[in-house]
Amino acid sequence: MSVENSACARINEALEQFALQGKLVEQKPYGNGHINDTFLLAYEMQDGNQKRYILQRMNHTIFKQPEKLMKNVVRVTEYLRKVIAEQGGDPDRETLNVVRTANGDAFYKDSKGNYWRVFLFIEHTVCLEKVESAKDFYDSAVAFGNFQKMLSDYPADQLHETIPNFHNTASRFRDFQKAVQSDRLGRAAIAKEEIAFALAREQDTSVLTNLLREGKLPLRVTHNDTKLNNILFDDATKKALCIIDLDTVMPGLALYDFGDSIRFGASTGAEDEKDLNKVEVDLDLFEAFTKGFLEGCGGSLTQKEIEMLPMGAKLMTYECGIRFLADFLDGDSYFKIHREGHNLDRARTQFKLVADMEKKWDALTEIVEKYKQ
Ligand code: ADP
Ligand code: GN1
Ligand code: MG
Repeated sequence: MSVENSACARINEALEQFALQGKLVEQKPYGNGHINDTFLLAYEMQDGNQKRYILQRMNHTIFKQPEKLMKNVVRVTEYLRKVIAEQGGDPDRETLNVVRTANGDAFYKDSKGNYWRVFLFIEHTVCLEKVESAKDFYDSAVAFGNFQKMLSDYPADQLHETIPNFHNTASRFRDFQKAVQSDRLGRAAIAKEEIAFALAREQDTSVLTNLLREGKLPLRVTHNDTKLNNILFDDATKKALCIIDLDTVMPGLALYDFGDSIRFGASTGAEDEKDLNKVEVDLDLFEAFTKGFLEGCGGSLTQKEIEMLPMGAKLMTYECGIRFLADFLDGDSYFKIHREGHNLDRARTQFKLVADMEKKWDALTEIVEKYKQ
């Protein structure tokens, strides 16, 4: 269990507040998220059936205002429920559903200051850590595009910015520079090459934010964390069913959602693969995602957005790379790690992908050109 003992002890305190029906028969750490502490709970009901839930201890070091974050999640999921129902879908399975405490609150703050929340567990689904087929990736693209489309009329000013400047790559770059300069743990020497790689690309970092400022790219309500394991696939139909991990749903660029999916899903290797020979951008997967995302967005992307898709992919990959590397230099306090040098390994795969995208730039542009209406 990755939570410190005090937090573990508070699970029971939290569970009492949620007053879930039945007898608790299983409680275990769950999933591979890098941010929150996630547990699966199973309750046995009187009729002998089980009802399962996801319990999360929210990371309140990263999300500094969990109350506001939960307001976002409640508002967005309630809105999505309506849209899904109007479209004839199943709101209990196609979006997250917040389970309230006995007092009617969307979360519980325990006596040690931990924030807990519960979601219905979405049954009969799989969560993929790696793309298994171009079709799955295409499906995920349609779903992420459609997610943006479903929220296109959502009043963005009602959303709290859960992490300010989340995808402001220029601001991420400044944080990265600070981490290099302070080199708190003397780790910069081990990462000399990676640091040089990142510093050499400073001028790319403001490309998208400049276009946004100049009014050439529209601000939308976006998910902002569109990696493949933030989507659940239906076991029976094998279709993308539900977009999860709504902590960073806030105003952003369509390119952030496109790019973040590509960096994780179009790679031939895992995010933390140590053998960089195994890591490159798969052009077929890039194409499958481009096609699906444009379809999912339902023709709503502007020509400029479409034109910038390869840049979205490159910048989101680069940005994630400098975030991993800064965290490595700062002492691994942000992303959960499971081995020494884990964040450095992650940064290396991201930079390998960036280099590969630069090499394949013409091919990426041609693919996007093919789907430009
Ligand atoms: P993190 O922010 O740490 O990534 P997530 O909200 O993405 O946390 O949850 C971690 C994992 O838990 C997901 O990748 C998924 O496997 C699983 N998960 C989360 N919510 C649900 C749910 N409602 N039903 C089924 N599985 C879920
Ligand atoms: C984190 O929460 P999770 O594991 O889905 C991170 C993303 C990174 C990703 C890298 C809130 O996503 O921004 O792209 O790790 N989420 C947050 O795998 O920082
Ligand atoms: Mg997640």
